[in-house]
Amino acid sequence: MKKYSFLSLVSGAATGHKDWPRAWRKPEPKKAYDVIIVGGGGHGLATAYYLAKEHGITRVAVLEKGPIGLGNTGRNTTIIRSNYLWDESAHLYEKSLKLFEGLSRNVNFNTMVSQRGVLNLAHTLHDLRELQRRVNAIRFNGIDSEVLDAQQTKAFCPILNISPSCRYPVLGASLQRRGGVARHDAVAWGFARAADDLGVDIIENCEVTGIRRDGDQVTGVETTRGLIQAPKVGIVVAGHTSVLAGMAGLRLPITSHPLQALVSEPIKPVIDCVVMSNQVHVYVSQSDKGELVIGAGIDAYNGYGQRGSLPTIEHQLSALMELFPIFSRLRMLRQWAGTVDTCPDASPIISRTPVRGFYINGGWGTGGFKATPGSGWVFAHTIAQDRPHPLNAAFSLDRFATGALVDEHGAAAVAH
Ligand code: FAD
Ligand code: PYC
Repeated sequence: MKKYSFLSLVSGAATGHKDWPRAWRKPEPKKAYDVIIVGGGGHGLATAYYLAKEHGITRVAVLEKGPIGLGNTGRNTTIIRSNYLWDESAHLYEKSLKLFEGLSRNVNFNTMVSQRGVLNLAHTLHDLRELQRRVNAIRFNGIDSEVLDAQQTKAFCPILNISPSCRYPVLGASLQRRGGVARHDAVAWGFARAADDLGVDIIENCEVTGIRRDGDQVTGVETTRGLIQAPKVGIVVAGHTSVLAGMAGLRLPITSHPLQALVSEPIKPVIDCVVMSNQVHVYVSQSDKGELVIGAGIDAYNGYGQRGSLPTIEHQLSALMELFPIFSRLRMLRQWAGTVDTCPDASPIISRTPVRGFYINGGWGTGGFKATPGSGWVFAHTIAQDRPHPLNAAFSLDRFATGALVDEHGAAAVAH
């Protein structure tokens, strides 16, 4: 593991940030690897790291078409939590949250995990009852979750407007205190540096353009930097899962949509938790820079454009004004979108496929950042052992044939 002494940091600063050691190498692609991971977002990098660390498989390449971490990993709003309804999801997301809790120490990189609490608001009696049921289910799985009434919600987030004269008054909330945020790009960089330390080749600017097969066995990938062989290929390409699966001859029940977010101008600390409302549809937290980080649901149309449309922005900002009139004179600074791959049950696919040696991790929709370490951990197991770990067995492709769906539309918190 690389060590960075206080002296080298000071001398780095003194030399105008020159002569810093590379956080990860820039290797040329080799002709062959034991495992190729396509996609250098957080999930792909985590998979490579756990392949090396947990399974001793180090002849691994991560192939990324651009620089690492600039897909949805670098575009998301960084919320982490594990308050999911169904046992299968609860166990998977909880594994991930636990890995997040030890991540900075494990990868020796400050991933800025901040467990500041996530509130999910209830605005109707039906909302409240649904939320109570969800909290009970979550607690049965040993995961922290509680119900707050309107006054308790206000005490937790004092700037929240709980006036009964609102169009959708706040009647209460569920709270996961261990939920919060983590620094998205630090998660990617931390996994990248730690994987590189273990011998993984991270190859940027290397787009995969084809999947090679010999009958029903995968043999490698075609890339913009030539053919690379491997008996095992895992794709982790949020936004393009069906495109890459199509290269291997597979059709997936996935649709792709824009999901946008925006940030306000920076202001002094004013909100120290995460607030989400599925009813009026907006969520907000405050970054360490002071910007409010704001988002809502997906844009309804399919597409790969990373932009999003104006009606969604108008809708989320009017919802924000209702919940937080205090923000009414803030200016918005930046807006962007990512492409999210959504499955019919709002749950991911982490699976072997009918093509031997070809594995899929995708379909996380609007909610995969929180799963980054857990997803990498179970996907590494699935690839190394050629069978799912019990934590991801329910998320196999065959559920779309058997009907054993894991319907998490309600827990997604951001509609998709
Ligand atoms: P990515 O980071 O997108 O990585 C995939 C990589 O594959 C990309 O870098 C891409 O360049 C690469 N790639 C694609 N095609 C190829 C190819 N042919 N060859 C080589 N490389 C290729 N989730 C949460 O849990 N909490 C949130 O608060 C949250 N907020 C979100 C807000 C927004 C606006 C968006 C868009 C998403 C949000 N999400 C959130 C979802 C989350 O961002 C994703 O589920 C997660 O980051 C996916 O990570 P990944 O590593 O799979 O994908
Ligand atoms: O899944 O918690 C989530 C989320 C928040 C914003 C986008 N996704």
